[in-house]
Amino acid sequence: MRIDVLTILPRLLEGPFNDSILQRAKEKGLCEIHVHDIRSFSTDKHRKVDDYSFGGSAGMVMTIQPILDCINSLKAEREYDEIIYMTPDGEQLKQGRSNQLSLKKNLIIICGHYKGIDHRLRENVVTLEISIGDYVLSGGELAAAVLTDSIIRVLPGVLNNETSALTDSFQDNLLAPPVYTRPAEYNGWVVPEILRSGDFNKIQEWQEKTALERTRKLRPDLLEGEE
Ligand code: 6GU
Repeated sequence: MRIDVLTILPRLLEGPFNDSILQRAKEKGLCEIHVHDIRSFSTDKHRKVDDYSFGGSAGMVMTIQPILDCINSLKAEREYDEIIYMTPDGEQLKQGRSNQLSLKKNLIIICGHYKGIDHRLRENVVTLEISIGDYVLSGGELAAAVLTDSIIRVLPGVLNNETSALTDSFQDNLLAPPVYTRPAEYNGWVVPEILRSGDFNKIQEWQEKTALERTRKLRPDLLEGEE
C-alpha cells in the first residue's frame, strides 16, 4: 500500500516514519510512505500557505491552493481510496478503522495547522476526517504518524510473528492480558504459576479470562452491548 502525507512540517514525520516497524515495513516492500511539503506547492512569491480567516476569528487558516495542487498532482498519477484530513473534530480513531484502511491501496493524509484548512477542502476534496482523541495537538503530524503506524502494523507480513497484531489490545475489543518474561522470580515477585505450567490450553484459558477481567475493570465501555 502507499500513503502520501501532506504537511508543512515534513521533519516532524522523519522520526516516526524512518525507524523501527515502519522502516522495516518499507524495506520489506510492504508499504511506501511519501511525505510532501505543502509549502513547495505554493504559487505565492513568499511561499505562503495560510491567510487570515474570513469573519475575523482568531488564527490563520491554511489556504486551498497549495493543498489542492499537491493532491491533484498525486491524483494524476494514481487513484486514491481515501483523502483523509487529521482534525480534532473528526471521527475518533478505533482499531477497526485502522484495520479497514490497511486493506486500501492508496491513501492521502492531510495534516492541518493553525486554525485548520479552508472548509471548502473538507467539503469538496476530503473523504474522511479522523481525530486521535479528545485533546488538541499543535498540528496533525503527530496524529498522522499515529494513524499511519496503526495501519501499517496490521498489514500482513509487517510484524515478525504474524499472529502478534491479532493478539493486541482492541483487536477483539478486549484489553490484552498481562505478559511476563524471565526470570520467573525477581525481587520476590513471581510470574503466575499457570504461565509456567506448559499446559497450552490452561494458559490460553487464563489469558482469555484475565483479558476479560481487566477489560471489565479498566474499560467497561468496550464490553457494552457484548455481554
Ligand atoms: Cl487529528 N489533529 C490535531 N491538531 N489535534 C488532535 C487530533 C488531530 N486528534 C486529536 N487531537
